[in-house]
Amino acid sequence: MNNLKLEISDQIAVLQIARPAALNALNSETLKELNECLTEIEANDDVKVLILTGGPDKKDNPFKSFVAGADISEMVNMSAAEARKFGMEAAKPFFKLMEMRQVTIAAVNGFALGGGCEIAMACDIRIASENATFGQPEVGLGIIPGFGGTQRLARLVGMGRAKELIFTCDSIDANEAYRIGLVNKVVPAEELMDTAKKMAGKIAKNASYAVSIAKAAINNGYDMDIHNAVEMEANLFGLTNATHDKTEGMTAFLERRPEKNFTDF
Ligand code: CO8
Repeated sequence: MNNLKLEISDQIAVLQIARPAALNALNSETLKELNECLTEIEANDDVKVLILTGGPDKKDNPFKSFVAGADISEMVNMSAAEARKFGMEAAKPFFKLMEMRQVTIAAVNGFALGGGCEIAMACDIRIASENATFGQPEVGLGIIPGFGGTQRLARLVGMGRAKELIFTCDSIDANEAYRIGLVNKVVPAEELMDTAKKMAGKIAKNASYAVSIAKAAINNGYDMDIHNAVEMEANLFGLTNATHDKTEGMTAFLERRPEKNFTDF
């Protein structure tokens, strides 16, 4: 992989988007690698949580940029058909982050602009360093957010705030992102990865199959009417009752046993 760095330990994968020369901007090669890498991670039973973050810039500053957007130098000469294809190809890894059985956490360590904000939004959870900056500057470039931003931003922060951010191209800092519900947590930059790993560790200790089913229930029910959504939830709840982990989790509780041997995934 030319543009990604992957480390796996203690059931947690840390995936860095690493294009230091372009503040980790997403070009088609990076998106292709991302799609392949996420496919491999999803198949890996030993990975329970994925943390996505940005690599250091060319001066080795780890808190400069998460992802500074899609690669403008690649997009500048794209035809309408090429740009559409670029968007459809990008949708594959973005949907993987959203739908893969592992929980995905974006550890946002600097600029999260355009496609950078959009890829963070495709993750399940966002933790930002205090110096992180969020924004959708696309209409200032004559395009629109095309990696799901017009859809995911409105779903996360509401239509009014999404429209304001997208129409004005305003950048917001981490605390404002927290205030409007775009990020789950803001921490000092030096504590970002430890905080993300601590949260990942907490998630990984729970019954991973149940976590993955809960993720699917939340995702699938979000756009359904409440009656169908609750019925879908009941079906998935039923399914979790057929697992070893259910027997183990409940037996451990009844035996007052703190250690649980969860094995399903
Ligand atoms: N694309 C390509 N190169 C970039 C990008 C980018 N998005 N962002 C930064 N770079 C490059 C710069 O060109 C520069 O390269 P070089 O050193 O060779 O000149 C290097 O990274 C460092 O950047 P700066 O010198 O500009 O660093 P600064 O600290 O001065 O500024 C900023 C940092 C503010 C982040 C600035 O780089 C910037 O404004 N970047 C662009 C941000 C932006 O507009 N992002 C949105 C892009 S559009 C988008 O994401 C669309 C997504 C949907 C696409 C859908 C397709 C279907």
